[in-house]
Amino acid sequence: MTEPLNVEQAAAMLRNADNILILCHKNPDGDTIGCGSALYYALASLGKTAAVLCSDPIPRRLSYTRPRLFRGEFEPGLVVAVDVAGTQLFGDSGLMPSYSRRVDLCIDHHAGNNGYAQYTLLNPEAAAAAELLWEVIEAMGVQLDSQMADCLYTGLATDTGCFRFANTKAKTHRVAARLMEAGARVEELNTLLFATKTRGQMEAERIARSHLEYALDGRCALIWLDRDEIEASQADPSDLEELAALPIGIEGVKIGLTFRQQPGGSWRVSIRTANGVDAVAVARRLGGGGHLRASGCELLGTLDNAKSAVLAEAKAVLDQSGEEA
Ligand SMILES: [Mn+2]
Repeated sequence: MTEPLNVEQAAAMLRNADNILILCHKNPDGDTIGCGSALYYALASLGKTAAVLCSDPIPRRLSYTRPRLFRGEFEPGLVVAVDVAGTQLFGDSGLMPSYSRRVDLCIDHHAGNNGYAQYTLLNPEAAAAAELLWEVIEAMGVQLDSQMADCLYTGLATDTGCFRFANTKAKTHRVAARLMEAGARVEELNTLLFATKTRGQMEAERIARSHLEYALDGRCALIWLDRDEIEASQADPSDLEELAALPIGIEGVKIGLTFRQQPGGSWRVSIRTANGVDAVAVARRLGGGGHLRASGCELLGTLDNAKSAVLAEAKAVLDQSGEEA
């Protein structure tokens, strides 16, 4: 059982620690990397030794975050996880397994966080872990600089789809305003994160669009990419995350599904839903989870089997919520 902490308690725990190891989730996104980096800079500004560990490389697009990466050079006095809802999300490459089983403090915003850490600061109302971490960094008495502001803004902007998703609250904008005041390069980051595609990403999108199918009387749209196609596209794994926005962006579609074959052959499914349709309910019985309008799961077997399993859950959820075609 984890012990819940409030913002001040989490800030005190960080202030009292040194040699702090910060863990991010595998397949890292802007929130986990933005938080890991911002926390690294905040701790460094207090004269502490800290470093970030992720079982996957930092995506090229997020390379400007430039945190110090952990290479085993110190014995951690405190292990902190940011934006990681469960131990299975740490991944198991490199040094990760030596530390992911003994997490002292978890700072997260996933309602489904399973309480794996000794202490947890959890706020499911926060649009991004970065929104919550901003409060912690303030409570630590750290003076935000432009690099920390860039990193926190990255988490805030990416988890809200550039402040478009339903998780965006007035508070999210207030925190963003504070980050702007601290020097976040908002226009530059928005262009980089939301209006620029790599050629690999464009190629993956072209192939995925060619596989577009409708199901459940048009209430559901799906796209997919198999392993050969992903390799042919030369897209980075992180480039593929945004594919999930395509099927749900079609008029009349209530559930958008994106199937991506993983190196081991399994199918990773991204589930996006329209307002009023619960994405977690689609993923839950398939062993997945996530947020109200964005969830995911991973399925073994053929594409056809994976599709029918997800469509059966999608149909049950749509029929229950009374969504007509
Ligand atoms: Mn997040």
